[in-house]
Amino acid sequence: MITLYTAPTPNGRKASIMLEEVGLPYRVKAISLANNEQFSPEFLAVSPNNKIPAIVDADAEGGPLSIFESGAILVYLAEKTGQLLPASGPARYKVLEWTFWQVGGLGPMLGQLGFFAGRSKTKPPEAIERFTEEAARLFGVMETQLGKSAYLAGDAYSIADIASYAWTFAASTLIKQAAPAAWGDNPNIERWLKTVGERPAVVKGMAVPAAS
Ligand SMILES: N[C@@H](CCC(=O)N[C@@H](CS)C(=O)NCC(=O)O)C(=O)O
Repeated sequence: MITLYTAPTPNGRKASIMLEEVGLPYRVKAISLANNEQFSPEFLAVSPNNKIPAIVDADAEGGPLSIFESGAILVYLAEKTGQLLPASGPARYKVLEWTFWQVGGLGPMLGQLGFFAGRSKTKPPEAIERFTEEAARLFGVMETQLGKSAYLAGDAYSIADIASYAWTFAASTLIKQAAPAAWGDNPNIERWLKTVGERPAVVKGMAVPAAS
């Protein structure tokens, strides 16, 4: 059985969507970020960077295995089940390329924009401008890519789409309100958001952890 340590955030939902997609049984351990549970010794033993998501696979080859970082979790679950990441060849690297694009670019930039334009007490204009421009640039890249293919890494749905879905959904709703210039006109992204968002596993994964 897999234990998923998560919270109701876009990074957490990458892992829950993936677990729903591949059909592995899992139990959820909700971590309250508001109560600083990410700094508890039990959680740090699993995720030393004090961030969700993290998993522990009690049935991993060679014994229980803990994994933190959403990208590593996506790759691990894909390889464990043989789903949503080609095992070899160019298609594998296209999926990894767009997965790392999200983990190293879209996620952190939207996270910073969400903070400075939303939760920050001082809302520094230079920071808001910088992250708004970067978000708009990244959505431009994504819009162009989704104009060429149905999904981010080509014609097949993959972990690259799972990585980007929850953050892009957040950008199309909450972040768009806080920083409208970050979003722009993105018909291909809107089409992709609808297609991906209608998948039963995505609907279920977006509702994890259940509201308490
Ligand atoms: N690079 C990490 C980012 C994870 C992350 O930023 N998690 C946030 C919630 S979305 C978190 O746990 N924050 C708690 C903290 O910073 O103390 C990943 O992709 O897994």
